[in-house]
Amino acid sequence: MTAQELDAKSVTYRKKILKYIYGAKAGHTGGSLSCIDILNVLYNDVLNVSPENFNAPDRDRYIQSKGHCVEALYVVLADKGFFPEADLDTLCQYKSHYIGHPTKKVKGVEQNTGALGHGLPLSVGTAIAAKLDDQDYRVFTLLGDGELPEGSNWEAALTASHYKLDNLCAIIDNNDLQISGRTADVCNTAPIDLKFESFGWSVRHVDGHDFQALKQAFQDLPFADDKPSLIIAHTVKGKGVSYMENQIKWHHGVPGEKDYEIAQQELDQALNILTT
Ligand SMILES: Cc1ncc(C[n+]2csc(CCOP(=O)(O)OP(=O)(O)O)c2C)c(N)n1
Repeated sequence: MTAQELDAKSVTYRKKILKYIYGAKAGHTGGSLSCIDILNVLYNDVLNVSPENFNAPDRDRYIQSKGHCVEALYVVLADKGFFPEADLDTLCQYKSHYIGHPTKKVKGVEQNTGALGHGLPLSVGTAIAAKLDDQDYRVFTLLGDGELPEGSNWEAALTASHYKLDNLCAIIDNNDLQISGRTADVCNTAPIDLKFESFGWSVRHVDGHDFQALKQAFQDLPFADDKPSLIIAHTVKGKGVSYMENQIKWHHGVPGEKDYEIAQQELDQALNILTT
């Protein structure tokens, strides 16, 4: 897909994220909007995964470590045909499988996540399994910058370089905010690049809303022989809706009727510009 096609698709994804969060009256709005461009490029340009090959041993794996932003994953999986989009009308309802964090009960979801700090360890294990099984699939995992204080990430980072996991790519959705404030104020993890490099990773920075730059970064994997790769994607929490951008209250804020209308209008205007 071209960068321009991806751009338009992301606006549609953003509209759907808001639609289902608004309908459910629950969800992680800001972080879903910050990471959706990354998921868009992964699923539409990078990953060898589809409903047809989802049980094939050689499919690529995507594990969403920042599981609270499952709404972004749901709209992409629905778009790729893993399940009917109408299923998302049940988001967060009693007995629905479409709950507020990823679960393997939903087709297309690789791992149960949501307790932060699990996606990278799971991905390391999966990447080791690929090597042991002589498979050439790749493993991608998405973390939040506010997730990095979980100690399990650093054990996993160490293990990944020890086993020379050049089939592993971690992406950090670096929106600088977490649940209760700025990441730098809650628990400062900077400088992320130097820390991962010192753990034996090869690191690249990218604008997480620049489709061409994201495409290029994924094309360039692995960034170094025999090393796991880290993409630090610089993003904006709440991206695409003016009043949500960079505002901590939209971490899991749900728009009311008026705000919802404004958000959809803004996104419609953006889509109009991109498609005419
Ligand atoms: C182990 C664990 N501790 C705490 C939480 C509660 N929690 C949910 S989201 C979040 C902040 C995560 O920040 P970040 O990963 O930067 O998320 P983003 O800003 O990308 O949405 C926290 C602490 C959790 N889900 N898991």
